[in-house]
Amino acid sequence: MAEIFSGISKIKYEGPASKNPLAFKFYDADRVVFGKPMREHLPFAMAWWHNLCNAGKDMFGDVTVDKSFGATKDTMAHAKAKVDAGFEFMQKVGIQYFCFHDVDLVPEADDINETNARLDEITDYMLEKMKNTGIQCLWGTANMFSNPRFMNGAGSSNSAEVFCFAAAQVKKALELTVKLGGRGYVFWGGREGYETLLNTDMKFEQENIARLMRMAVNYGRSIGFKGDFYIEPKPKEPMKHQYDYDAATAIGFLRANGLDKDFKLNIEANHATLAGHSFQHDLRVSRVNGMLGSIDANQGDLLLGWDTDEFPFDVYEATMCMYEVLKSGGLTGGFNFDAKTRRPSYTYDDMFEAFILGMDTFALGLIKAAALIEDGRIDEFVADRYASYKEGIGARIASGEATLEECAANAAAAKAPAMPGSGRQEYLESVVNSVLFS
Ligand code: XLS
Ligand code: NI
Ligand code: NI
Repeated sequence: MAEIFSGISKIKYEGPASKNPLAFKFYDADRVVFGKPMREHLPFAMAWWHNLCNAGKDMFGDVTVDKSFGATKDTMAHAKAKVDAGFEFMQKVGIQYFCFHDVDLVPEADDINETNARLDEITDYMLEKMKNTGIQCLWGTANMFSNPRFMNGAGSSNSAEVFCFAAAQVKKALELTVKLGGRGYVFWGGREGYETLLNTDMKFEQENIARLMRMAVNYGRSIGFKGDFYIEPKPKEPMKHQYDYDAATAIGFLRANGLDKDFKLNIEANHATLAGHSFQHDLRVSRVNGMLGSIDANQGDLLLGWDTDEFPFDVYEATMCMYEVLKSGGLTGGFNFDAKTRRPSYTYDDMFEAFILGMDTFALGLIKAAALIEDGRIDEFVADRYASYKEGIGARIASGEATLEECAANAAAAKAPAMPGSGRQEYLESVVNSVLFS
């Protein structure tokens, strides 16, 4: 088989001083940080849809990148060429995992039975490559938002027939995920939301989404899927409002519907910021609720109001992400680059340089987060800040023993509370800077 990315060899670590655009400056797979090699802290994944399918088309203009990989588009030959390209790419960049939607893999036929036959054929081919390379599947999912039948949602569609098509796609995508040994299965509710409340039965739609998820859990477990299911929250786009708005909303939904034992969250940086939170906020909400499962590692642009899916370069944000991940004891999932090169970055070199940027950014984030934790000043400050709950009335409040009357009596005896202690935000921010830039 001919090399697709000819002229590009395996990307190596050359260190921070390197000026070679096709080398890692910070990602050194074997370097031990915080007790483990970087490759174990950072199970990176390639998103099939962005890296192998997206060719730069936007609302105002056509494709800029040639992603035919030498085949005629939208044929099975093209589907196979994408597999060839994908595996060559992952091997060269040193990525261990991939993520996919059903329709990323093959062209969708008019008849779902034909689509499923194509999926069987392509996953046989992928399995072969996986055996030869050791590359694995991080997670699979079904695309239940692109096809016009999903215009009103999938689980939340007003049409029971459309619901059944969604169920059929989930069933197949779960079978494929199991076949490929995927660690997880994602629900991103692309159109699970509404354009207007005037035509929407919100309660019924949300109950139906939960029913679809329950069916998926039952079926998945029955065919041997042992991994985590994930909800990937996003507040809007393509719908005006999406039900899985943010981490807190998704956790509430999972708990209310008894799905929280089988599901965790897949937090995407750009979705968190679209919800008006920081990336770290949604990671923290997930972590403190024991629900941090996987990450879609990308970056938005705060000056733009949509999901720009950029490769991450913000080291501060990556550091805060890795701080949450380390505190969480790692991920059961991984770091999926749900990211695309900018439209004018249309060469094969750009594809590699984008992954190098993302991997280096997270490697730096890991190094700096470990340094922040080892430095200890932040954790120490936070522990001290709540010291009043360690003894006396505070300890009784924290243990749940204190009553309202007891607290009121305490206040009456004190007459007026002492100042609660400075938050020292500026000091803490300067600690972060000194750790980041030392
Ligand atoms: C879109 C989502 C999507 C999911 C997978 O905004 O990020 O790519 O990750 O369906
Ligand atoms: Ni995503
Ligand atoms: Ni996204």
